[in-house]
Formats: sequence, structure tokens, C-alpha cells
Amino acid sequence: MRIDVLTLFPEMFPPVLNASILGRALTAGVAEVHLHNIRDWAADKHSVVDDYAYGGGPGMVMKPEPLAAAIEAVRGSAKPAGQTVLLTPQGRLLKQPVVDELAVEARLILVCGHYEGVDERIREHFVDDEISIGDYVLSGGEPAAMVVVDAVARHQPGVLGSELSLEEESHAQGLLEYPQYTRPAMYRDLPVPEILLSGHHAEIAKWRRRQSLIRTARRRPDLLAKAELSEEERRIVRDEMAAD
Ligand code: 4H7
Repeated sequence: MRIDVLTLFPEMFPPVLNASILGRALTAGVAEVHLHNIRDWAADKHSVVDDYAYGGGPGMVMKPEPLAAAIEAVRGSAKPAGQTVLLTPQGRLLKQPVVDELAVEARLILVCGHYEGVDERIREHFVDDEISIGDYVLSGGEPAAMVVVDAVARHQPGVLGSELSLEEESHAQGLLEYPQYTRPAMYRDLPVPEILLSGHHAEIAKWRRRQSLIRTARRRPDLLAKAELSEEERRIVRDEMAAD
């Protein structure tokens, strides 16, 4: 997969992209990220990319010409062109199914807005999709683009964890993950749950499933509406919700 990022601040990306599992995946060539500075497409000698808002009001708006030129140039630089996505608080919310949808594309162009936003004609005519990573405001789209790159790269074959089937991944099932422990078995006076040391794999699987259900019922009951649960699992959830 190839991801092109259009931004006024390309220097924000390498420290994040080169670290950890994501860094290893990109170095291994599992996905390519190409960074482009929108300012390189500004036409005037001062490389102006923003202007006052028509109708007045505070703050500046990203001018259409440099953005449109950047999108057209980058779209033309590889085939197939792929989806052009603007990161914006007004986009559709990024959930795992949206990540899965983006992850199967051969190419993605991520557009990062700044100032008070981008000229509406860009959204309408140069962008295929608008995505929000959550209901909060950022000063620029860059952190949101990094979230998309990370979430999408995890799905590429060869990335640690990507061989886990969607069946197995708890979030894909609409449940929160079970609690994790590692050595030592006793840390200060805090023991690891006995069952995890028992070697009884079937019992451990049952315990973990139960923990996922209890956690989801307590912390994210909204997720349970879509989760596929057995009758026994529904009973566990009911009991947990009643135990206040
Ligand atoms: C495009 C349009 C994404 C990009 C407007 C981006 C939150 C998210 C931005 C804006 C983002 C998200 C400009 C709107 C600055 C807010 C104060 C960049 N914020 N902005 N305004 N939730 N900001 O995914």
C-alpha cells in the first residue's frame, strides 16, 4: 500500500512513523508513506497558502489553488490514483470497519488541513472522503493522519498482529480486550489471577471471554448492542449490569 500525505508540516511525521512497530513495518516495505509539503504548490514568491475568510470572521482559510494543485499532482504520480481523504472534525467517525475499508486500498492520499479549515470547494470537488478520528478539535489534521496511517498499516500482511483473524480480534467482535499479565507472578503484593498460571487452556479462554464481557458491560455498554453473544454470554452481561 502507498500512502501520500499532503501537509504544511511534513516534519511532524518521521518521528512518529519511524518509531516502534509502525517504523519496522514501513522500513520492511509493508507500506510506503510519501510526505508532500502543500507550500511547494503555492504560486507566489512568498508561498502563501492561506487567506482571509469571505464574509469575515476570525482566522484564515487554506486557499484552494495550492491544495488543488498538490492533490492533482500527487494523484497523477501513481496508478491507480486511490481515495483522497480529508481529515476533519466534520468527517465520518473513524471506527474499525472504516479502517478495514481504507486498508484494502492500493493507495490513499491523506490531506491535512490547518488554520480555520479549507476552502469548501476543495472538500466538494477534490476530496473523495472526509474522516474524523473523534469528536474533538485539533489545530491541524496531522495527528489524525498519523492515526489513520498506524491503524491502516496494522492490517497489511507482515505487520505484527495482522495475521490475527478479524474473528479473533476482540475489537472486531465489538468487545473490549481482556486483562493482560506478564511476569512476575507476584508483583509487590499484587498476584496474577490464579487461572492464568494453571495451564488449563480451555478454562483460560473462558475466563478471558468473561473478562471481555464484564469489561465491555461496565465501560462500554454501547458496544454490546452490535456484539454477537450466546445466551450464556448475554446472561453474564445482564448479571454484571445488575450488580451495581
Ligand atoms: C480540516 C478542516 C481533524 C482540518 C478543519 C482535523 C480534528 C480532526 C482541520 C480543521 C482537525 C479530527 C481547523 C477545524 C482548526 C478546527 C480549530 C484541522 N481537528 N480545523 N479548527 N477530529 N483540525 O479528526
